[in-house]
Parts: sequence; structure tokens; C-alpha cells
Amino acid sequence: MRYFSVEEAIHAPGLRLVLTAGVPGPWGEAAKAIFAFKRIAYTPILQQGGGDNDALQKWTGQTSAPVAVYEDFPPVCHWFDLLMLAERLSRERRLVPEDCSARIDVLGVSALIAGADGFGWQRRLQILAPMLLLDEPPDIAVRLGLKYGWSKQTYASAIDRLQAISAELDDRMLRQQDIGSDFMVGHTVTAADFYWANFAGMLKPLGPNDNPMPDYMRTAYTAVDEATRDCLTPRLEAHRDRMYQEFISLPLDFLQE
Ligand SMILES: N[C@@H](CCC(=O)N[C@@H](CS)C(=O)NCC(=O)O)C(=O)O
Repeated sequence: MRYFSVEEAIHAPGLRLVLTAGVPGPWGEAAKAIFAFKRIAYTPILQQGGGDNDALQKWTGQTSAPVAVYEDFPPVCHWFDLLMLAERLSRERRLVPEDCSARIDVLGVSALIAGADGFGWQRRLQILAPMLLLDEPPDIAVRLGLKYGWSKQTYASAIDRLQAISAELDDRMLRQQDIGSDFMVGHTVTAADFYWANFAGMLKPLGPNDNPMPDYMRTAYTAVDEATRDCLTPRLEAHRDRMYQEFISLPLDFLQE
């Protein structure tokens, strides 16, 4: 993927999507998959994972990725705002149903996966732990730990939250299968399916041909302890695999050209 700089992006037209360059960040990959499914084109802009990202801070008021900036709309960096922007830019191929109760389900399940304190956040607390438990943790890990609320206490409770969310999603998929659906909500693909497919990689990344992530990241993302590994139940793994077969193109494209 060819990433443009923030300086180049500021005056560019259309949709600009800030992404962590060189790695498949789950929030960024979910945003990319959603925009691709809805056939919304964007210009990729470079964020440096864990870096200072001073120009990004000046432009968008924060330093994480993804961030979407459409024309002169305000920048959006929260998963919910990114999703709503995608729905607003294209009314076709809806990923958030109009029906109110299905809408509540899609947004609720998505928040469990991608929201603050959700699956991705809890798993990140675990992923940072081996570095932050060192006598002299690397600066980048210290910075990310502060940014995303790592402490020995939050790390210790992460597994309980991961297990609770995994059990809820697995149970939901069982009930869905009983009504003849392969999707998290209703009978068609929604945003909730896209979030799960992308965040499942924080337990078991796709193989190197589909996901050419750096080795250090593959090691960090691959769950090794049994309790965490079991959060990817056979049903949830099968759901993830179906999403890549049907709705998300492979190989993932994030390496810098
Ligand atoms: N702001 C997003 C979450 C984005 C997020 O957590 N981004 C992480 C992905 S691991 C990131 O950019 N980390 C690297 C950094 O902060 O430099 C949301 O609330 O939906």
C-alpha cells in the first residue's frame, strides 16, 4: 500500500484514512474492510504505530489510527464514528440495519468487540504485558500502556473480560445457527461481522500468505496460554474464516510500498 504523509493529506480532496503503516492494526483493518465492502475509495495516510505523530496530532487532535477525514468534515477516530461516516457516504450495502432493534444489536455487538474496554482493548492489555513486565520496558510499550490504560490490575482482569465477551459471541452464533444464519445479527452481513473477523486475528492471525505481518507482531498476537486461546471457539473461528472467504479480500494489504 502506498501511504501519503499527513502534510500531503491535509489539502487533498475526498476521503482520507489514516492507518498504522506496515502492520494490520485491527481497528484500521476493520475500517478498511468496511470501506472496501461499501465501495468507498480513500487515500491512505501514514501513522507511525506508537510514534510521536506530531503532524497527525495537529491535524486531528489525537495520535492513534485509524482516523477518517472526509472533505472539510471534522476528523473521526472512534470506531462508531468511522462506521457512521461509511454509512453516510454510501447508503448502499448497509452494514448497520435501519430496523431499530437489529441496529441496537449490531452496535452493541460491535462495541463489545471494538469499543473501549471491549475485546480488542482487553487483548491489547495482554499483548503489551510481556514488554511492560520487563525491568526496563521499551519506551514504545510504556507510551502505549499509558495511552490504553495498562496496569497490573487491568492486565490481571483482562482474561475475565475476554472470556465473557467470547462466551457471549459464541452463544450468539449458536442461536444464529439455530435460525439458519451464519451472521452475528439477522440474516445478512453487518458491521458486527466485520469487527469480529478483524479482531479475531488478535488471538490467531491468518497465515503469512494472507497476512504478511512482521514476525514480532505475529508472535505477540498469537495467543499461547490456554485460557486466551480458547476464546477463539471453533464457531467463532469458522465465522472469521467465512468472512474472509466471502467479504474481505486477501492478502491483507498494509505493507509500505
Ligand atoms: N480510536 C479508536 C481505537 C484506535 C486504536 O486503538 N488504535 C490503535 C491500534 S492498536 C493505535 O493506533 N495504536 C498505536 C498508537 O497509538 O500509536 C476507537 O476508539 O475506536
